[in-house]
Amino acid sequence: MEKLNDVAKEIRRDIVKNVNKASSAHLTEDLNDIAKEIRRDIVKCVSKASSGHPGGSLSSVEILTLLYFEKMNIDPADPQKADRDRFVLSKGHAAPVLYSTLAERGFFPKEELDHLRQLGAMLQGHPAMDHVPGVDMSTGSLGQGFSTAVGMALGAKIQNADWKTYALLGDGEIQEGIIWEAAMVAAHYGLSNLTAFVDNNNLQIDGAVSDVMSPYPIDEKFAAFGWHVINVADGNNFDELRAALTLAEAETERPTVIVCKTVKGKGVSYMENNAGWHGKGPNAEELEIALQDLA
Ligand SMILES: Cc1ncc(C[n+]2csc(CCOP(=O)(O)OP(=O)(O)O)c2C)c(N)n1
Ligand SMILES: [Mg+2]
Repeated sequence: MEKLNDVAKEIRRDIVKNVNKASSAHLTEDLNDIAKEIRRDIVKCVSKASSGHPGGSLSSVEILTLLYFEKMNIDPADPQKADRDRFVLSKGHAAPVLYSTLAERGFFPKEELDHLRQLGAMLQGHPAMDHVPGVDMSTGSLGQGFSTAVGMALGAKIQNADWKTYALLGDGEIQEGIIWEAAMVAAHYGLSNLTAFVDNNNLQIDGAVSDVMSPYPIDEKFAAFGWHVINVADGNNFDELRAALTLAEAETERPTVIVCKTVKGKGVSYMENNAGWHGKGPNAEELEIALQDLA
């Protein structure tokens, strides 16, 4: 009997070892491969839905991939765990990148992506925290998500909690006045547990941000509001993003903003730097080209 117990213990140890090995292998898998898979899922699901926002989803793939596959303390098996790091997709129209990343990370089955934007489906056009495992805040009304991220970080600070809050903002989105109220609050309370990314793809719904309502210079504006500012010359490059996050982690007094130069529609030839692909799904023919580009 004792021998059987020993054997059982050894088997249990092997199971745990193998599970750990499998998950760490998954996490160290080349992030570029994961990003490519996420891009493929984005174009597939917006094509199937015949609507949605591919441009600003594709520009921010590396930011979400790095956060969800390397940086954030999260557990897909326990999406609500109290000490998890939070992520707020303030530019909520880029829901396809969040959904594809969460699915790839194991928060829900990838098949859900096939029902994007369908009546009654889990994945609606903008993220809903009550319906989608892994979504920390419902967003879509530009500007509001950021203010909730500031509130989360303030709450963590008041509770002396270790978890961090990340937010992703669009460069068109920061034309909203509420952004700057929230930025002022975050600096006032010294929220060094908050890191915001600005997806500076230079385009918004109907053209270049500089033509519609210039937010430039983005870095100097945040600096004037009391933020620690880091400029990333290529926000679609993991090494540059990782280096920026390391600097953000070392900051102990101020909130950090990482202003990332990105390419709207990144990875799909005909979508790159094209405002026309802000908010529409590719047809079957266009999808085929997109998937060839992302092969
Ligand atoms: C308050 C508000 N006004 C208007 C919209 C419609 N809208 C959705 S996306 C968008 C453009 C956003 O541009 P940007 O932040 O640059 O997004 P990205 O380029 O990253 O897709 C607009 C005006 C909205 N969602 N919320
Ligand atoms: Mg933009």
